[in-house]
Amino acid sequence: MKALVLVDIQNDFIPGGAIAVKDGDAVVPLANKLQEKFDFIVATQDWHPADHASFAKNHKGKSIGDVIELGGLQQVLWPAHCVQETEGAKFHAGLDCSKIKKVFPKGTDSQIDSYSGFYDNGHRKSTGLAEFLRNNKMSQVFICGLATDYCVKFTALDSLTEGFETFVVEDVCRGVELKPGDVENALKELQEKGCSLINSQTILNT
Ligand code: VGL
Ligand code: ZN
Repeated sequence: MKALVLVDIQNDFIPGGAIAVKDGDAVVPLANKLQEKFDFIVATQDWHPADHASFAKNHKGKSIGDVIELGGLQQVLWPAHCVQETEGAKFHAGLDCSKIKKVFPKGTDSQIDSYSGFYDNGHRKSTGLAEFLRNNKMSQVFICGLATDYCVKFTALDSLTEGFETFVVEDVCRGVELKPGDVENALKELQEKGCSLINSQTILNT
């Protein structure tokens, strides 16, 4: 059985938001359309406390884009974003949330980031997403949302290692591209690791 995972379709990743993903709002109507083809839909939600260690402003003398060491892991520093209970953390107002069975918050521990919807970046804690999918007999996982080169990428990588047949719906994703080529490299790495890239039209036509 197939599940659709909507990754971080939140105001802060949409133009005008804290980490504005170029053309990020373009995924909203496509994600809504795609949902018509799925009976099992979940969403991830970046959900940080205000003192989160991934925010540049929480490190004296550091700037956005700097890389620090955090709990033994490399951590990119971001603008403050998706702070719990703020407007920026809300799902885009145009996103149809009526069929979402469960929302998986991530990045809730101030001392570790979580790009994947399955685990934090150190693979220390599970969000429960893998168990939820397995308990509901899901074997295929289709992933779309924001951002291709961060949360979509790491969600797809964990989906593969959790043993799900994994598809990234390429046209229903947009990337941050801190460096030019990040999106292309992310998609290439995913394919090399066994992830399929698929177009929404292919799904809508079947
Ligand atoms: C994301 C950077 C920081 C994402 C989340 O959703 O791709 N990127 N937090
Ligand atoms: Zn974040």
